[in-house]
Amino acid sequence: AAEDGLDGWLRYAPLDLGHKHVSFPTSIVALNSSKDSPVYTAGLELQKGFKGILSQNLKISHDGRPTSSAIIVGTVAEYSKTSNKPLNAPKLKEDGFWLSTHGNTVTILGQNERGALYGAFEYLSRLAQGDLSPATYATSPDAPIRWVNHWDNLNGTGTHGSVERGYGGDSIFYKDNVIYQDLSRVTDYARLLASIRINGVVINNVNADPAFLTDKYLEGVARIASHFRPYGVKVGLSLNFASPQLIGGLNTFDPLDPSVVEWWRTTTNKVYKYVPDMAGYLVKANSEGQPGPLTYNRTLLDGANMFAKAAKPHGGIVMFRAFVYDSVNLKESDWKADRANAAVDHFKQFDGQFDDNVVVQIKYGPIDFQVREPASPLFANIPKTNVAIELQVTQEYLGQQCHLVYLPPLWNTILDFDLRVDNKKTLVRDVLSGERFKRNLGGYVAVSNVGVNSTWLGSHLAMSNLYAYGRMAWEPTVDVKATLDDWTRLTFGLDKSVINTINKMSMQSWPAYEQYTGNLGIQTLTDILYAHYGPNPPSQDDNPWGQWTRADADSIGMDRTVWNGTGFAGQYPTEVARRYERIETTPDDLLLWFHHVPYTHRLHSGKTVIQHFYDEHYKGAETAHSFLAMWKSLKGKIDKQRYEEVLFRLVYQAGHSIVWRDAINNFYHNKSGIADKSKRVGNH
Ligand code: GCW
Repeated sequence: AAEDGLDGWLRYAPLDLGHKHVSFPTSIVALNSSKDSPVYTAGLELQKGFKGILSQNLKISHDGRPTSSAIIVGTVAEYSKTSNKPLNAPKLKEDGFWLSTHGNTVTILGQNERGALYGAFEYLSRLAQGDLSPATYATSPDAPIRWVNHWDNLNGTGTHGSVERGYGGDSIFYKDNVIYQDLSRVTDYARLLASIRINGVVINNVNADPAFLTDKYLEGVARIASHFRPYGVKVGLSLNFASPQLIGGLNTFDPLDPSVVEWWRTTTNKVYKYVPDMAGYLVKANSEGQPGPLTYNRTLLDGANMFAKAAKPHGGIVMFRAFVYDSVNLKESDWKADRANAAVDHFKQFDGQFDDNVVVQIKYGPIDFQVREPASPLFANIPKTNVAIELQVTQEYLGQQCHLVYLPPLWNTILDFDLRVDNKKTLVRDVLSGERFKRNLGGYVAVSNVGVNSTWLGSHLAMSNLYAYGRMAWEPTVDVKATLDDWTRLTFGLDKSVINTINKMSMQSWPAYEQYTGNLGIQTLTDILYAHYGPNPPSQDDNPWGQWTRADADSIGMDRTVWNGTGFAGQYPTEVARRYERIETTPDDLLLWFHHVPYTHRLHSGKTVIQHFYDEHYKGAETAHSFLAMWKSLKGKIDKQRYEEVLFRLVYQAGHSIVWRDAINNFYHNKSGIADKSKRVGNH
């Protein structure tokens, strides 16, 4: 049923044409396509869309004789073979497409087959949103890498269960150490991904099980790939660095040992026999207990290039994660110790030495998917290296899909950030597209972690994040409010009050979550030790995880200045470093990220830090409560099932926002002994 959420934003609900007389195409021509080609898929999808949206049954032909009153879909190359009409389309980049829709004549041409499928989805999205106006335009992606990562485990028994940091049920790929025979959910997922132009998916946890590289599982990986292939989504695998020892029978995994190099070469050849079009590898090394080259006093560079050389002959790429830090020996008693420094410390020295098929995958902030972080300075420090950003659709620190948090505005603060390399405009998104430093490879990755729950992410509204992620990876300047409205129309229909209400709630949701979970750049004050859920401000400190607040009776914040602190501010190019070095020029929302100040310190707003804490937590919780009334105003305008399911989550969020508010306010009230001017805190 459409109401259970399985179709996501691809519901193709019937469109009410009212009194409009519109002529639509009456057939589909999918140019020269074999069964597992995305062009073939495009034909089927168009057929499905017309049936749902317009109740019309269109026939599909593949003979390539374009007629009028048809939708023609194919690649530019195929089209020019069959048509004598010259095409006035601008040049397309890889995966780009050209769409021309004029009543009953529709032409959809991709630079490649994948692009043609993207164009078909675009056309259907216009129809489904009731946009019947004629249009002709071309669009190409900002960056070639637009992937999702999955932290799925073969067995559900790991510390974090079947999907690490997954909140939408168990894995859609595996159960009890077996890859599903019935992979229909994978097809459904591939369809959603293709519609938002995602072209790669890494199907196993970065805390990687080496078993994926054995024949027993590669057979299943190949089956998974065959479900993604018709949708133009390539599969990649996360690697365990110690595999040569764990499953290869070697007594070492030293990346410079010839037997290890040879093992990876032959293993990679084998992997590509199973999946000839594999996207590549993803590697988490020497981080949070994972093995890596440092074990043998080799470098991260040695490790990355070893995989790169094995994958290169097959056209594979290696996504090497910059999330490398010491989570054991970091001591808070050392004023200069700082986990935020780790990525630049580890990677800057190797700039220019990575093989050309290596991409360094960088989390958006220097710590770990927090509610507010400055952009990772690594984006500014390795101009001769391919880079991709790692975002998180799964809301690990951000409410785990029990809280509504629309993330694109957060992502924008990073993508639009100007790093000022060499005192020149250096937006993070222009680094990712390759434009700023003239790189051919780079882009976007999001940890998506969908599960078997019919809503995919565990909550209907959370799907706007996945949708918008794809749209932003294609075009990072896209308007996040308008994108949200597209999603709402496709998901819930065209009722204006539904669209406006969901927009209002969503746009307020990230600021509200920041207000009640940790503002002024102190990060999400959640339980750091296990669940990453619910308030637990003291858990941030006195452990080696390095997400410290350094809160004591008088003061709070991490001094990351060069003159007196950890020196992190100095990892940015001069102009930005200078801004963060001084309290006066640091924006309030990052004050405690960069500075250690008394609770009585006055912000730019004129309020003290502690009063700001008290007030913001109340404001945030109030906003969360206001979502309830807003949602209730939609009763009857949304099907009962989704209305009730969303309501259930929002009631929970409203209550939990009070738990957050009081836990944090009481904690700092007790610590500081400073009264709340409005006499709310500590007065119970
Ligand atoms: O945020 C942390 C998560 C871990 C995760 C790690 C990473 C996959 O809590 O669960 O491990 O980041 O990104 O590697």
